[in-house]
Amino acid sequence: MEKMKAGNYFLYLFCLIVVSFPVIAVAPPTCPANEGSKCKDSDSDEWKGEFFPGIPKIKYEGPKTKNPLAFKWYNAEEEILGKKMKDWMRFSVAFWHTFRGMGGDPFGAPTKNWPWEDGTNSLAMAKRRMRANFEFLDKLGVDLWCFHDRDIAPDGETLKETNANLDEVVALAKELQGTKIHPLWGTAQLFLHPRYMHGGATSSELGVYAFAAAQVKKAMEVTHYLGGENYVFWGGREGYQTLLNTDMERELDHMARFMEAAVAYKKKIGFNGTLLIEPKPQEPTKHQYDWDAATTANFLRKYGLIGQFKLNIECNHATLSGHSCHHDLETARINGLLGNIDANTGDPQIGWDTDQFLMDIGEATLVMLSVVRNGGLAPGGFNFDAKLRRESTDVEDIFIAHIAGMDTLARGLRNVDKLISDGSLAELVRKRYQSFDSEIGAQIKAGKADFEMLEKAAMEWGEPKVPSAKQELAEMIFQSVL
Ligand code: XLS
Ligand code: NI
Ligand code: NI
Repeated sequence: MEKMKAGNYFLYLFCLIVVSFPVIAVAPPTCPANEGSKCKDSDSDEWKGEFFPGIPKIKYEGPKTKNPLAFKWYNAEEEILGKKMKDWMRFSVAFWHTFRGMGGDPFGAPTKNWPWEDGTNSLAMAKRRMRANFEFLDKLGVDLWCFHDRDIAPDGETLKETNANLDEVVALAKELQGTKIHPLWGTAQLFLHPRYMHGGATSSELGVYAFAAAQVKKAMEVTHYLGGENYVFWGGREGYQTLLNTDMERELDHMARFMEAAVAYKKKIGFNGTLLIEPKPQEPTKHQYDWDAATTANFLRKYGLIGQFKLNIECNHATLSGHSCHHDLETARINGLLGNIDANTGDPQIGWDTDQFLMDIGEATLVMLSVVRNGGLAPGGFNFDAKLRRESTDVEDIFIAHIAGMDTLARGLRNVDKLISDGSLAELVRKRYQSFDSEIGAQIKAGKADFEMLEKAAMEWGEPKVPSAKQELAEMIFQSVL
């Protein structure tokens, strides 16, 4: 039992705190999946009154306001760089962090005590949470949300029963969505359950491969039914701790076949959304096929899947792979693969997927630079794959965190606008490469400059003069718009 508890705490390491088995004596109201009978069970999803009483609809009040429940930089209808802010951003709330994240970490018990939670993982509780989700979206003024199958509905005894639970919650979600709201993306949760310990599509066990396929099939169906714009694959367990007992080539092949089946099924059900792969290195497994944008792009290319998938770049995953978020966004963009952003950030000292709300204005400006260069993200957007810190325990903190996250990216967009109209950074870059604005430069671009031609030029020109890159000047200009 002690061992089991430690294992469960360890689960909190990962950015997902979903339907799990945290059996913690001192815990606030969370209750283990599949052990609902041991907990107080609500028999109704009815909730008297509002979930967030006293919290108004969040409005734009401008940078001078001291009101924490107002936007300072995000003004949805305002046009910047030829598009409304809301169309650049396409913000989305992640159901798992916001409504299933209870604040536990590898050493500490959950800390959140949301008044609507009754300590169960019952179907009634799932529906009540769904109502809370839609009140939250409405008050925040966000039209998009993201979910895993298992965080919105509890497991049943059998797959059939699990699917029926999902259908019941999804029917309610559909009703609550109305005409304005829909998922930015949906996904299947293929990592928490012990059956997925060797992966889903890369599991060495055929039964698990089939189970994963059944789960993805169903998750694609409900995403489609809810009007979702994208479907995400995140392969947290699709990696290897050691290659000694692993047939890597075979597993990659299985993964590719699985993805092909997903593409075929997407077509079969008429789902026109984009399929996305979300790169992440390690955590929990190392040697991942989707380590970063470049590795994932290569996977797609090798297996002929390149036109069928795009990437969902998560900033905290990019930094875990040793890149900046901007670097992985640019890698994805240049390869025509930038589909969506999981907007979060890590902690520079902690070094794991802490999934904090992105609050760094400089980082947000670089993120928005890539988004602007990409012409926006639609049908993708910014999913707040981010959670409150363990120490933030007031209901209003859920709002404050999202408002601050939205404002930071909005400020990033405003900064990009300033950077573009100022023009000096673009001028610096233009000048840096100006030696290529020549006849031979044009021939290089056209693929016509052979080595003999270049050798002749090198002989003629003599030792090249190499100018300064003006590194600090670039940083100075960048900072002037923050
Ligand atoms: C975990 C991932 C996860 C995906 C969806 O690290 O970020 O939250 O976004 O499964
Ligand atoms: Ni993550
Ligand atoms: Ni993510």
